[in-house]
Amino acid sequence: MKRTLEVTVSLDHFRKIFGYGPEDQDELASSDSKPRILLLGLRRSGKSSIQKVVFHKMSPNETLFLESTNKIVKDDISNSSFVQFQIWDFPGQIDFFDPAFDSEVLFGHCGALVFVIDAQDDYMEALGKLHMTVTRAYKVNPNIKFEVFIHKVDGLSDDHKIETQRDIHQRATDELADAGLEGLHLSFYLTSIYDHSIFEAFSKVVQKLVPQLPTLENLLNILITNSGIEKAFLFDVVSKIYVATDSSPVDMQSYELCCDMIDVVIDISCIYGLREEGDSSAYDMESSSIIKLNNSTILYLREVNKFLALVCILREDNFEKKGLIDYNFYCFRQAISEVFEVKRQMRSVSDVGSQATSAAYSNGSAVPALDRERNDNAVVV
Ligand SMILES: Nc1nc2c(ncn2[C@@H]2O[C@H](COP(=O)(O)OP(=O)(O)OP(=O)(O)O)[C@@H](O)[C@H]2O)c(=O)[nH]1
Ligand SMILES: [Mg+2]
Repeated sequence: MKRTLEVTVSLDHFRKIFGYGPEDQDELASSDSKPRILLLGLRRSGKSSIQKVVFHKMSPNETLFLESTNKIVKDDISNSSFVQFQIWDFPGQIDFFDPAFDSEVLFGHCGALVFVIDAQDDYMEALGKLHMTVTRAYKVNPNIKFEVFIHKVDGLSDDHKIETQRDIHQRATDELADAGLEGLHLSFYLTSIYDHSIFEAFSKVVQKLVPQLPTLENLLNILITNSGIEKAFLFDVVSKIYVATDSSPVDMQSYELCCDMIDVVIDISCIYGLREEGDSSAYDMESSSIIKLNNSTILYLREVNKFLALVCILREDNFEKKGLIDYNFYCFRQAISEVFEVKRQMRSVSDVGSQATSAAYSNGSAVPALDRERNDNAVVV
C-alpha cells in the first residue's frame, strides 16, 4: 500500500524501553513463579527462530544462521510489566519418555505449550510427536493452553495454506478423539517469521495468559465508542505483541500498520530522542505520535506506561475532536494503572503465602473504581 507519512514525534523516552529499571531486577529474581510458555516441535521446525524474531528483534534472514538447539534454553521475558513470563525453547530431539525427564516439574508450571509444525515439510512425523507431547502434558496439567503453529507458511499458496490447516486440524483432533481426550483443546495458527503472522499468533497465545483481558477489552471498547476511534490496540512496545484490543474483529492490515508505526516511532525516537544519562524524568506522560495516511486515516499512538502503548486507527474528521480523545485517553490510562495497582497488590499478597485471592482477581472483577461519575462523551473508568 502506498502511504504518505507525516510523523509528529515527541517520544524521547522510548529509548528507555530498552533499558530495565531496578524494580525489574526484582521481577527477574522471582522468575520461577512466572508462567512458562514452552516451544516444542521437531528439529528445524523454527522454534528458536520464532523466539529470536518475536522477543529479540532478530531479522528473519538472520535465523538462517541459527544453530540447532541442544539443551533447553530459558528466556525471561520481563520487558512487559503486564505480562511476565518465561519462554523455554526446547531441542527438537527431546524425548519425554526418557526416565531422566521430569514431566511433572516441566508441565506443572506451564501456562501455554506452543507446538511448531513445519508446513513446508512432510508433517506426519510432527503430528505423531504433537499427539504424544500434548497427551503427556495434559495428564500432568490439564490447564495448559495448547497452541499449534503451522509454521513457515510463507512458502505456501493461499489455497495450500487453508488445505494444510484443515488437514492438520482434522488429523490432530481425530487422534485425540480416538484417545478419548475430547477435553483437550488445540488452537491452530498459520505463521511465518517473514510477516506479521507470528506476532499476531503470539499475541493471542499471550492474551490467554493475561487474567485481566476482559477488563482491558472492556476499557478499550469504552474508549473507542466514546472517541470515534475505529480500532485500538494495547501494545507491548518491545515485542509488538498486542496485549489486548477492542472486541471488533482484527484485520491483519490494521495490525500491520500499527506494528509499523511502533517501528517508525522507535526508530525516529532513537535518532532524535533526548539522551541524558540517568535522567529518569525522560519518562514523558505527554508523549505521542501521529501518522496521517493518504486515505484520510490517522494512526495515533500514546504511551500508557513504560511498557505499553495504545495505538489507534481513526478517520481524519473524527480526529478534529482531539481534545476529547485525549481526555478519554487520560481516563483510560488511569484505569490501566489501577489494573496494575491491583496486580501489584495481588503479587505482594501472594508473596506472603496467600493463594486465596487469585480467583477473585482472575476474572478481572477486582479492578477498583470502574464506576465513577459519567460524562456523556468521556470514558467512564
Ligand atoms: N521459510 C521460513 N523459514 C523459517 C521460518 N522460521 C524458521 N525458518 C528457518 O528454519 C530453520 C530452522 O530454524 P530453527 O529456529 O533453528 O529451528 P528449531 O526448531 O529451533 O530447530 P532445533 O533447535 O534443531 O530443534 C532456519 O533456517 C530458519 O531460517 C519461517 O517462518 N519461514
Ligand atoms: Mg532451536
